[in-house]
Order: sequence, then structure tokens, then C-alpha cells
Amino acid sequence: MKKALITGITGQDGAYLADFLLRKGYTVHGIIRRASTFNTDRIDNLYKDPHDPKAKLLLHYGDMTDGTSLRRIIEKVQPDEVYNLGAQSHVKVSFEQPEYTADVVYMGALRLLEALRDYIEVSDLQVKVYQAGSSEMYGASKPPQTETTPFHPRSPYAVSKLAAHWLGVNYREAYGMFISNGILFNHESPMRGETFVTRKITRAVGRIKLGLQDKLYLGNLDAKRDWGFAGDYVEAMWLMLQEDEADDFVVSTGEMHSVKEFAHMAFKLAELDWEKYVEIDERYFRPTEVDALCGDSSKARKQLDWAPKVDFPTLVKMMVDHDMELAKQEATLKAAGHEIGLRQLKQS
Ligand code: NAP
Ligand code: G4F
Repeated sequence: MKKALITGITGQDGAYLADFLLRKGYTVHGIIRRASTFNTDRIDNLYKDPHDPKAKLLLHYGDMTDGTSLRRIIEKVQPDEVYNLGAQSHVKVSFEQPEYTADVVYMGALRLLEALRDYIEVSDLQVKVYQAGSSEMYGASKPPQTETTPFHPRSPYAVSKLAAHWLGVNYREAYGMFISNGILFNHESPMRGETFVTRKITRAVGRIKLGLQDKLYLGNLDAKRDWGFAGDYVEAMWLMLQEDEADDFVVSTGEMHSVKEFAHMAFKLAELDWEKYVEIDERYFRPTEVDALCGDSSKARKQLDWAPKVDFPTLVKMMVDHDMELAKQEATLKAAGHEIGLRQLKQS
């Protein structure tokens, strides 16, 4: 029975990956941050009381900024596979909190790799590591982007991810560690954080349709992204660690759409005209934008036998359907007198 350790288990990908690995029979250990409110919503459905001998999902308090906690957890868990997903993953926020972003994303990866290097040396056990790299690392490089496209990061987040990527390459070459870098293009789902553009749009569609919101304020509508489904992408992460040798892989659909196209399709599904509701707010523009990302994932398709299963229209519909249901629940609560105005403040 294999043991996996996931940093960032409470995030979108962490939740899909935990579910995927549990179904494969793994015991899954996750690192969670202490918060004053519950932050385990996305994995609550997978969680059993740890006193239950059948519990296969176990959580540990830790933080990417706290190397001691990472070391302690690794020594305790003795994982076969480590998936490093923990990150301040919002590009716009990284311009406002560059130091923190670098601390979590780059220094966090360094702390984790150093703890693993020592653990592997002392235990003489093999540990396979997945490092969550990003298509943001390509930044200004024109599409289609492949594993050999030059990197040109355009935000503190992307620079930090690129540094973590190169750490993975360096530790592989210097110490023979098994570290595979996934270069994942945007992937979304009904569990996507509500401040990323796709989910911000689908949440607004549901709320506008039910009269809970009047307008949707967005930034650059012309940016183009290669959007896939998170459930498909976690399979690629796992496949990378089933290889005999570590390597770097682009994971993408190979199809590109603009933010405008996403909005148009999402509003249309709810029989709404997006142009009546979407307004531009300069606050959502970035000091340096990434105009166009579209991945060529031929290598992953050939070597890992991976392919995305969910196409763009299905993804948009999946998210709109989910958020329409959520809006109905909100409307029911509102009708029963519960105040929900604070939700609007969560948009960014
Ligand atoms: P996400 O939803 O933002 O989740 C990030 C996770 O990292 C959350 O569990 C979060 O915990 C945790 N985290 C944040 N700061 C931390 C810290 N200081 N210490 C420990 N954990 C911390 O991101 P995602 O979309 O699942 O993405 C997963 C990973 O893939 C990230 O590294 C992201 O940068 C990368 N990536 C994502 C995409 C994409 O399109 N989704 C594409 C390429 C790469 P809380 O829940 O407590 O906040
Ligand atoms: O949804 P986004 O915030 O995602 P972004 O910046 O592409 O980053 C996501 O994908 C990366 C992979 O390429 C990950 F590494 C990263 O962690 C994250 O998951 O923005 C997408 C596009 C941008 O061009 C942005 O300028 O949408 C544009 N946009 C327009 N209006 C907006 C908004 N983005 C956000 N978040 N909010 C807006 O109102």
C-alpha cells in the first residue's frame, strides 16, 4: 500500500488528487495550515475520523514557510510519493505580496526538497516528488508552448514558480532525486477558487440569474488561456510519478480561448447576454499581463499515455450548472432572512 503526502491538499488540485489517490488504494497524508475558520471544505467529503481504522486520509498541521514542520511530517509519514501543490497561487495577489509569494512558492519548495534530501540519505528509501509548475512560467513567450520553449515569467508568482522548477532540475542532477516538474496550463472545476476568472464568471452567472447580483466587474477580457479540467490534470501528476525516470511535462488541452469567450459561453448557458452585465474595472488588470497561453502536450500524451477527457464547452457547462445550484441555495437562504452581502466582498 503506497503512501502519498500532498502539500496544498485543501486547494482545488489537492482535493481532486486526494480523491484520485484514495480510489487507487493509497493512504493519503495532507498538510493543512492552521486557520481561524475551517479551511477543509473541499476535502470534507473524503475525511473520516482518524480514530476509525479505515481512515485513509490523514491531515497534519504544517506550512511551506515552516521547514521544521515539513521535516517532521516527512519523517513521520515516510511517504513513497510527495506532491508539492502548496502555494500562494493567485497571480494578481503576487504583485501585492511578492515576498510572501516567493517565500511560499520558491523557498517553500526549497525547504521541502532539503527535508527530503536528508530523509532519503538517512533512510536510504526512494521518494518520488511532483513539483507543481505552471504555464505562467512561459509568460511573454508566444504559443504554442512546449517543454523546450524559453521561459519569460511576468509576475512574482511566475518567477517564484520558475525558481522552484529549476530547483527540481538541479536537485535531480545534483543528488539523483526523482523530481518531476509538471508544467500545467490553467485547469478549472466547480472547486476552483472564486477569485480566479473562470469561477468568478460562473459564480456571477448563477447569482445574476437569480437576482442576487447586478454586475460582474472584470479586468482584461482579451487574455487567452488554455483551460482544462482539474480532474483530468491530477491524473497526469500521478502518471509522472509512475515513470521509471523523472522528467518535465507540459499538461494542456492545446485549445485556447479568451476571457471574453468564456464569459460569452457561460452567460449564454443561462440565457443571459454577457454584455449587459460585464463591466471593466481597472483594478483587475495586472502590471504585466500574460497575453496568450496554449500548451503543446504531445510529450505527455505520448510518454504518459495521458489525454484530457473534458473539453471546453463541457467544462464551462459543468461550472455553470454547479454554480446555478449554489445560487439557488443562496436564494433560499436569503428568502429565509440570512444575510449574504459579505459574499460580494470575496470577489477580487
Ligand atoms: P489553490 O486552490 O490556490 O490551492 C493552494 C493550496 O496551497 C491550498 O491548499 C492552500 O491552503 C495551500 N497553501 C497556500 N499557502 C500555503 C502555505 N504557506 N503553506 C502550506 N500550504 C499553503 O491552487 P490549485 O489551483 O489547487 O493549484 C495547485 C498547485 O498547482 C499550486 O501550486 C498552483 O500554483 C499550481 N498550478 C495551478 C494551476 C491551475 O490552473 N489551477 C496551473 C498550474 C500550476 P489554504 O486552503 O489554507 O489556502
Ligand atoms: O483566472 P486567472 O486569475 O488565472 P491565471 O492568472 O492565468 O493563473 C492561474 O493559472 C496559472 C496557470 O497558467 C496558475 F499557475 C495560477 O496559479 C492560476 O491558477 O486569470 C486568467 C486571465 C488573466 O489574464 C487575467 O488578467 O483572466 C484575466 N482576468 C480578467 N479579469 C481576470 C479578471 N482574472 C481574475 N483573477 N479576475 C478578474 O476579474
